[in-house]
Amino acid sequence: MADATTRTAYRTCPLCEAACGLELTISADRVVAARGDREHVFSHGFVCPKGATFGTLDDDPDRLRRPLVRRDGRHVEVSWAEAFEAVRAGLRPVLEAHGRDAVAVYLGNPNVHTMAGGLYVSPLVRALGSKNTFSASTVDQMPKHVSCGYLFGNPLAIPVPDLDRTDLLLLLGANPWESNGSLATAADFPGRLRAIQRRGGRFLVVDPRRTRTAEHADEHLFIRPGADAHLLFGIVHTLFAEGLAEPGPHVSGADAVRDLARDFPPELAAAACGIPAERIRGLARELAAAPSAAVYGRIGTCTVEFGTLTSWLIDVVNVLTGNLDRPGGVMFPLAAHLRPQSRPGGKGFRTGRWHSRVRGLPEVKGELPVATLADEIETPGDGQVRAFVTIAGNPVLSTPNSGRLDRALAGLDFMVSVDPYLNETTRHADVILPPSTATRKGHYDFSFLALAVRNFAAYSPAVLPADPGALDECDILARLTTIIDGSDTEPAAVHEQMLTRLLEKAAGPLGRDVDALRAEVGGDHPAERLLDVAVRTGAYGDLFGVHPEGLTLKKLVDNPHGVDLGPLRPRIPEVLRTPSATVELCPEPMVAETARLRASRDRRRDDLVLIGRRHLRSNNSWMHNVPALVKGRDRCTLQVNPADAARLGLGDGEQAQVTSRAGMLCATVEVTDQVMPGVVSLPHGWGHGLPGTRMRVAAEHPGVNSNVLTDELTVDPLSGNSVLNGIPVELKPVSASGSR
Ligand SMILES: Nc1nc2c(c(=O)[nH]1)N[C@H]1C(S)=C(S)[C@@H](COP(=O)(O)OP(=O)(O)OC[C@H]3O[C@@H](n4cnc5c(=O)[nH]c(N)nc54)[C@H](O)[C@@H]3O)O[C@H]1N2
Ligand SMILES: Nc1nc2c(c(=O)[nH]1)N[C@H]1C(S)=C(S)[C@@H](COP(=O)(O)OP(=O)(O)OC[C@H]3O[C@@H](n4cnc5c(=O)[nH]c(N)nc54)[C@H](O)[C@@H]3O)O[C@H]1N2
Ligand code: SF4
Ligand SMILES: [Mo]
Repeated sequence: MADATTRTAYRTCPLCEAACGLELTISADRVVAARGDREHVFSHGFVCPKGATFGTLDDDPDRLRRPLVRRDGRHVEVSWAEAFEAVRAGLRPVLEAHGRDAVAVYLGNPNVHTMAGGLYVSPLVRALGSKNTFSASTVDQMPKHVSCGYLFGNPLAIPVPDLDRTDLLLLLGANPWESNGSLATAADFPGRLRAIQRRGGRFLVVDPRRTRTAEHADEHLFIRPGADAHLLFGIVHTLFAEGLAEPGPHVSGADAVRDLARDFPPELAAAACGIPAERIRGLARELAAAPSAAVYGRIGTCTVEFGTLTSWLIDVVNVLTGNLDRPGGVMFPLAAHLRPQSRPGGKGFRTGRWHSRVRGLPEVKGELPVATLADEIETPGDGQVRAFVTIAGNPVLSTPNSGRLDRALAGLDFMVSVDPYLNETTRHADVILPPSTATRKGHYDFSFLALAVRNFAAYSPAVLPADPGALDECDILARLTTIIDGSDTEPAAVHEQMLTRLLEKAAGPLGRDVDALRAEVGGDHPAERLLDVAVRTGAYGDLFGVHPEGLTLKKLVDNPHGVDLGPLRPRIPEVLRTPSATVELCPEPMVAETARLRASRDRRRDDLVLIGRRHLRSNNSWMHNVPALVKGRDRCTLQVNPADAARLGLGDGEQAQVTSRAGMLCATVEVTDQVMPGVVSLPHGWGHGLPGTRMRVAAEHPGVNSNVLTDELTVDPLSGNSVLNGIPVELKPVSASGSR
């Protein structure tokens, strides 16, 4: 296959948070193979089945290459000029007649995996200025932002488990063997877990399902969904009761936490979570005694009723066992595009700067809970949402009570989507603007380098030349911004403004003049120029010549396998932005939530609750069109414990009708003791093949949409995050349900 036109290129995989280096074989302007880059400083050759399909994604015949506009109910290809004219004609009248809040925006997950998302989404959202800003964060990690916001004063200061040095890792509600990790960027997460065991350490998993991670763990503990806060309070109680709590310097409020934990003796915690009291005590003792230990939680601790409280308790345990900010504990990464503060302390964190119109839910980090998006579209009155912008999102499959949202979207006056597929969400759009493929854009991980378990930096320039008829995603977002702000100019004006703003910030501290700096900025693309400034003025930067050895864009380009910046280093107190410049361990909102948790102990327990799951060959909703990722047996099954199956008369392979407050669906039963009794599991991201979509492979493997069952009416009150795990459901065999 190798011929004169065959070459090798290196680039970061943008498909999940692990940020692996890929080695691509390129022939005649196509990626013909993708494998792990063995020389990569962080991933050392690791690749997963998704990364290996990197080229296939580019070649997907269903991928949109030109904009679509809906005419007479059908989506047809148009020129970029026509498409933007249609956006102008659709958005401007709504803005002018009804104001900014009448236009909602939803930002989906891949925005954290593109440079356009990292750089050009904020100017767009700022130009729009709508209270109705939503994102996938409120079906994901918002509770962690809120708990870190209160604890450390900065919602983006999220400590990650120091995987490569820890002696004991406790994982709650995370399955990195399949997900490759989240809020902890760790290429080859499984390999790093095995390494803990090889050096004599242990890792323990708490999960209602015996996941692949649990199978490899030193111990797996089943837990009742939604009950992790009880377990963690039981641990905190024990740490204080047995004199094991050693919060260390720069921590305030530990005594108040001790008082809160008094009401959670392990016996009561055990009754609520299902883990024996003696094991809860044991966990506390082991975490306190280990030379280093880290507690890490993910989706199963965030997308639950007490998501923020649970996320907070995880770091409370890390603090009380002396493991915050120390090697082998949980630590704060320092990414190359960011600068440490000169002095600790700051204004702290707060939420509720505005509230949603219909349900009065508080703003968090500039957005409202996506669980209330349908309310805002459906409910008439001043401020009703009439137009909608989606960027890299598929909320019709990914958000709670998505059946209701699907119906609501059909009633909008206007909708525009920036997306490469005509899928369950974008089928409602009047205009679809497809970005160019990943091979044709540069890549730098603004989000994940700030969450990496080892400091490193990598930049990958585009590996293929731009496709002549395509538009770069940065340009698409910049053009949308100028339609929204009414200036109606070309993207170049936005690029220029953004660069100037960055240079103005840099010039003062450097004692340099903006134009002089501008002349030194490197990069062939607007995003590259912004990155050059950020990296050069960042933590390891050359400060425009002050440290000639420092990082620049050019240095990153010259090092295609990445630049290693060493193991994580302690950052407290510098990283703290609380008014007291301490870790504020007992924020007021947690006190009220603790009272609510205490009261919830007496609640009747539901017989059966639904949780989700992820599979290695999936990526939320959007990679089911890649044949290699959907082949083999049906993965969208409802896992049911044998005891429940027998009780309910459900056989393996049979259809079950699943009903919740929000909706109903029928799913194929898989009887397995991987799920604990009383718990059933259905993956999310399925439910393809709806009329008007154009994803042929996905339509042949449709599965069912689990978010038809999740309930938009219950959210984690502090973060507004959706509750996607622990949903009360009823099950019955389809045959017995008859035709009702
Ligand atoms: N029940 C349940 N629901 C869940 C979850 C769960 O665990 N259980 N998980 C939640 C989580 S963690 C998340 S992050 C959300 C995800 O929620 P969403 O972000 O809404 O959904 P995705 O499936 O990631 O859809 C991504 C969209 O981006 C498009 N896309 C892909 N690449 C690009 C690109 O480069 N540019 C642009 N503009 N678009 C692109 C895809 O075509 C697709 O339409 O789902 C959540 N929903
Ligand atoms: N292959 C693959 N990888 C992915 C994705 C994907 O869709 N597919 N999505 C990416 C995204 S957007 C994200 S956010 C990450 C998510 O990364 P992870 O959080 O690691 O992934 P999940 O598989 O959702 O793991 C959540 C676990 O929580 C468990 N759980 C459910 N409820 C509870 C509970 O109440 N308590 C406890 N202790 N556990 C509970 C579930 O059984 C599940 O095993 O994965 C990313 N990587
Ligand atoms: S683990 Fe994530 S980053 Fe690594 S190859 Fe797979 S999808 Fe890509
Ligand atoms: Mo996510």
